[in-house]
Amino acid sequence: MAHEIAPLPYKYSALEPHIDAETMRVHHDKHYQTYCDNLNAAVNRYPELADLPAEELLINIDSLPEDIQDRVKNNGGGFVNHTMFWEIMGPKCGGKPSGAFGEHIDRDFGSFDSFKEKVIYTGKKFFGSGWVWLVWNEDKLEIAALENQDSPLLVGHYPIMCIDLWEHSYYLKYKNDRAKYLEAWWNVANWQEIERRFVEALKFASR
Ligand code: MN3
Repeated sequence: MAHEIAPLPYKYSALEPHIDAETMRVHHDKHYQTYCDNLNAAVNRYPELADLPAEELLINIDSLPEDIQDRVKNNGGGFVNHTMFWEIMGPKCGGKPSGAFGEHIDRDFGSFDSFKEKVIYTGKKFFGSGWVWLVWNEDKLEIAALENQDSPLLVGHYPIMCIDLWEHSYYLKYKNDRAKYLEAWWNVANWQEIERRFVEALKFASR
């Protein structure tokens, strides 16, 4: 069974003015599709991998056939990361997280504002293409930037929130001003979905 891209859960224009429709169209229909196609091309030759979800391929990357490890890391990562990215954004979003997740943000970063500041700073100073992540590492929240399409799952950290730092995610609207994109991103943050991922992270860590 081949991996398939998830449809965008809102219109291309739904994240305007913070993320423009044309960026969403190209990002979802072209970039995301390509990662998916290349993942399928890599795993197709190994029928025993056919039924594994892409997340499982990343978690178990070291036990995959050596000749496809890099392609699964890059394209499986690109596939899983983007699927998550569409879901953690949405129209009429923004604001602040609440509940147990909001409390953990305060516990591990001092406050929501300092959390936000640290994500923006980490994304801004990261050189090249990659993602800035909020992950659950054993018993705490952590912010990290990872290069290319590297997934936190490769090292056993559960991804809760992410912002794409590749130029294709902001260049049409923001040109070289990554900081401006990182500031605007919070207006489309879907805290309901991010909080759901936090609950999943706790389950993942205790599995
Ligand atoms: Mn991207």
